[in-house]
Amino acid sequence: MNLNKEEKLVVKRYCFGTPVETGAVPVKPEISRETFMEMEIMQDGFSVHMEPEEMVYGLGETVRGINKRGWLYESYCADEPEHREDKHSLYGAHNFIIMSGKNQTQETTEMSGSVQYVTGKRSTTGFFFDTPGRVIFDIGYTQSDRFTVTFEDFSLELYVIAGDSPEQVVREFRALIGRSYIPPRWAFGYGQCRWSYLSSEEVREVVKKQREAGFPMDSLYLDIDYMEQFKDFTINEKSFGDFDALVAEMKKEKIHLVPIIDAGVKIEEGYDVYEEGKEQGYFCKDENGEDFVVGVWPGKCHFPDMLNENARKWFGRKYHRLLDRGIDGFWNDMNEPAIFYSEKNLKKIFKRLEELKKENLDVNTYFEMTGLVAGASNNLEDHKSFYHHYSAVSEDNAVNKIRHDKVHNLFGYYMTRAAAEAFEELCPKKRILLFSRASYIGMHRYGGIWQGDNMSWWSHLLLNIKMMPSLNMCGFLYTGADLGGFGADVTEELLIRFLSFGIFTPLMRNHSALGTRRQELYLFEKKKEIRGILKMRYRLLPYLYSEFMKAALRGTMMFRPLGFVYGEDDIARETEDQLLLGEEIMIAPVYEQNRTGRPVWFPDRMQLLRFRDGELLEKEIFEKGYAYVSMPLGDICIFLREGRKIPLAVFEDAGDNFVRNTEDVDYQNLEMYGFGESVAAYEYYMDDGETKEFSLEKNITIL
Ligand code: MIG
Repeated sequence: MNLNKEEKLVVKRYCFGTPVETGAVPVKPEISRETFMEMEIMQDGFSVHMEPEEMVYGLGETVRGINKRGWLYESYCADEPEHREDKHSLYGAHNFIIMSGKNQTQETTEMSGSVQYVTGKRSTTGFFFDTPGRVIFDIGYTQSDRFTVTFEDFSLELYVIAGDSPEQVVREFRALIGRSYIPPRWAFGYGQCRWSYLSSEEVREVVKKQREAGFPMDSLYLDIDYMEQFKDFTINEKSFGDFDALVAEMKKEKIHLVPIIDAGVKIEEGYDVYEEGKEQGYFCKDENGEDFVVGVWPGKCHFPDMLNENARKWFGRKYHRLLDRGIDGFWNDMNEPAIFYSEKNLKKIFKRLEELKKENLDVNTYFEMTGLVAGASNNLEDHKSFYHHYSAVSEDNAVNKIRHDKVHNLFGYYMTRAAAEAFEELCPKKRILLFSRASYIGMHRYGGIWQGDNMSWWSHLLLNIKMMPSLNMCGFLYTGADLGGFGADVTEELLIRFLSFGIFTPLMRNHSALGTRRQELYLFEKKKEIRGILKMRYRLLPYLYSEFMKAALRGTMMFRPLGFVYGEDDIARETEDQLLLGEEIMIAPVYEQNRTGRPVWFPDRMQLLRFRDGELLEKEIFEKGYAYVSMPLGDICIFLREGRKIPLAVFEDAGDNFVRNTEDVDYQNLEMYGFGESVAAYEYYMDDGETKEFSLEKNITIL
């Protein structure tokens, strides 16, 4: 990490109670001998006053804004398909927050006697509350000027990082939690998904239509129906009987098939994963030591005990079945873990329903009845009814029995770690695409995340935008939302606006749910516009990949809120619908319907690069201040900061099939776009995109 000499940074580690190891911090600093002074210590947590101008950033995957003030958030990984603003948690638990105070105006008296103020520096403190159970963040919800964090179990490792700016604190935090996961370069291409493509034939057809429309693509995702009765690591022989041939065919087309893996293992005699897990004692147990039964996709299931090291190794090695068949990417789903019902609770529910059957249902009993059924899924009582054998990375390496709810936030993380560690063993040189739905800080070293079951709602496009920097702070760089929205019916306009933002996110995947309007791009009318947007993605790849890799290797953010860079500008600090991408550009996506443009805040002089059909249409300079910028559907507007330049790929063939995939891109002969009299050099990072030979020294060229 390159730190300026003047930058003073301190990471202090405190320990409260008897914390359960999470594995978030690979190398821990010594426990601080200083007394913890940064917050008041209460019976069940901490509390501190917030100044009116103080901003609170962080929490990764959550609802609401970039500045987290004014709401109550809960860290408890949730299968939450609605993402509404009244919710308190989503799929991840990312307990890192940054409190950024007011301008530190340092007075420096000069010889002449005049006083100079050094502005733009803000006293900033980062807090990482490292604990795997439920945590509540009350950020000005109960009392507008108080930040309060409480724990179900007041045991945690607390890391406090003090610095001069949010960016500096983030860098230090990221150094603490370790390098972010790096996917293969093809995973930056366009990916097509649907729940589900039901057969090899359908897969071929989607690819064919995508090609016919002249749309590039690098991956196609296989949702649960590729499996035989939703059994992990199996292939449905009826509908995907020619799986090997399909994979080979796709490989020729340079399309990667990415199957889904679910957390629950179907209970079925003769199914070897079930048989082995049962025999070896690798499943989560109930109070009596019996394998805990839950209902998920395949019906009755057991959960592999991802926290048990041996079970984890065993589960991870199962991925080799698909690796052996030519698969090189996976998405891990339902690993909060999501539970439809538990066998135990279901019995109770049916029993009560039998009783209710005999009654004249009134307001109480009627709602009790509907609540009983609705409350079967993701029921907290169930979380309290099963156990892990957590071979914790604890000092004495003891194997402890621990109740699920106390380590709930680690499940998806350790499932993903299972896969990543197996890949390391099975194919140590090769990068494998891997991302998860549930996560905890620490998992960012093993895989990316997608932002779960969003909806085809305009508000979710805005949420997608706002989540990017928050996730980056917490180490999650490889991420993106389901473009077009997962649930509900998309409109062409929403899809195009989603895409117009999605071309900037590392994971660019169009996905939609069973029963919703089909969302494949070629089904829509505005093919020319869509082609132009996709082309822009592939033209931007040298820049995006370079920015991603620098952020991963240096522990910086690819997406930053404006306020991180223009900290002295109050409007910039409050602007949450524009982002900085790398050091060079600002983006200002349209996220409302029937818009042909939007107001943009320019925190500084910038140059608009307007692209239409993938080609530069015009340039325009904007001075500091507000301006209305026209952004008709299909145009991609990039705002270049003064004194900066970016590289774009060039495509020789401007015809319909200009570029088919990430391998078609020429990463060497680039077109540079710069703005200003004196333009800083661009540090261009490029590597082979496949192996793990990442190196800043070797792979950076100054352009
Ligand atoms: O309960 O596998 O978030 O992407 O398509 C739904 C079916 C289960 C949830 C995932 C979604 C996926 C779906 N899964």
